[in-house]
Amino acid sequence: MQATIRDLSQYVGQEVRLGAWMYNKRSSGKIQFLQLRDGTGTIQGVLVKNQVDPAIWEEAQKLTQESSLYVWGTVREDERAPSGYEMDVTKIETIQLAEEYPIANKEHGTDFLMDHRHLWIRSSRQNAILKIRAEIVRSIRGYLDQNNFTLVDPPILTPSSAEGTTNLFHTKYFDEDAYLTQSGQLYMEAAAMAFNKVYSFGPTFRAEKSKTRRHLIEFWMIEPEMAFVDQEENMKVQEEMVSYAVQQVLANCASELKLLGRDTKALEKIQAPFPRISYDEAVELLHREGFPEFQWGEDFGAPHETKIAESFDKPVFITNYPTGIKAFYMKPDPNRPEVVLCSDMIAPEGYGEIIGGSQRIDDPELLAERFKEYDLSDEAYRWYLDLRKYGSVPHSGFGLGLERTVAWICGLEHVRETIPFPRMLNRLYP
Ligand code: NSS
Repeated sequence: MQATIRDLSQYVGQEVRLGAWMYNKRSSGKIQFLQLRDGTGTIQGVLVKNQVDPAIWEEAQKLTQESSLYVWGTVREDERAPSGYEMDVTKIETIQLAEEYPIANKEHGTDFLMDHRHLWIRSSRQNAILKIRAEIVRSIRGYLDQNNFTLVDPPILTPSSAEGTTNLFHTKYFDEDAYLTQSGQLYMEAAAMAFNKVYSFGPTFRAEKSKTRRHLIEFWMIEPEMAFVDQEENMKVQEEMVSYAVQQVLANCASELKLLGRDTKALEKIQAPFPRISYDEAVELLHREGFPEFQWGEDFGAPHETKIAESFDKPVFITNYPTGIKAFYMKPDPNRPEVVLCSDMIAPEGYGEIIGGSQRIDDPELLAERFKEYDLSDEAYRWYLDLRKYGSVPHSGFGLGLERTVAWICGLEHVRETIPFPRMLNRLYP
């Protein structure tokens, strides 16, 4: 019977075959303990010298770290084992004896580990992080699918920018200029007019020369867009979706969170509704709490966000930012046009902004004005302006940065561990 370590509990007392890699080995001379992993979990295989065929004993002795093998044995419950099970090995078939493995059980520097990312992802910690990433994706998709959002995939190669021109990746598209997408939003607005509630989930690219623990050059974004929905309703969807994802991770990734040493009490508190403070109130808070020189109209940096988030044990929405520091498409507050109907969701514990969202301008004249102010070419955006000519409606949406969300939920210092192969300022390899 071919089994995986994850479901060994179904095979107690039975002989099974596992395909596995050896990640560690101990021997007392009479007993060998093989630490095996198969990507679904880990288990200890036990060989007793005078109970197995001498050829098998010898084969096991030769196994090096990360050698691949088939191993046969009987599954036994064992309370002391971390997984609760052990395997009494009866037979081994080496698939490949691995060369000396570069990642040993000792401290390695970050650059070394990043250079060996293709191997590093086999380690239990990296494995746990990427499994939680997968669970976050699964739960967010689940939430949106259950709530009647249609998945629509925007293009990656685009003729123009969605979030400003300073950090665009340029490429040639035959004879034309093209850019890698920074956000699918503008296309998702078109999709919302066709399908009502939509979402996209894909890679986005920003040629940002920032070398911070929150910035990647290539990151994944979930971008819902909703027709006939205002900014208030937009925030409700965001807080529900994020609460659902956190609670799903708590329910389905307990062992991974434990391995990472994540404080799950902090995550249990993540239940909608989330607090909201206006940009104005946030500025007052900063003036009181260590940033007296902060000027109305400036954008918040990481230290400001961390200070604001400290007052809350849930994510907090900062709403109604000054028009001048936000994107061209955001709808001004009708009662106060110097601010826009928008919000950033700031994660607790200093993890910073995970969502940016807003109500979009639906008035064709105002949008045309904005195009002039921002020096955007009518030609490249003609199709976007069409959306305001043919049945324009109030609509809103948001973008959740997956990697920052993973960093927060896993409790990680840096986003580089939240994506299998990070693209950063100085890293395109492996
Ligand atoms: O620039 S955003 O704030 N907003 C947008 O792109 C909108 N067009 C989304 C929308 O309304 N459909 O980016 C959204 C989120 C932000 O809150 C971060 O969590 C994440 O995307 N983000 C990043 N993550 C990692 N690295 C970088 N460089 C990065 N930039 C944004």
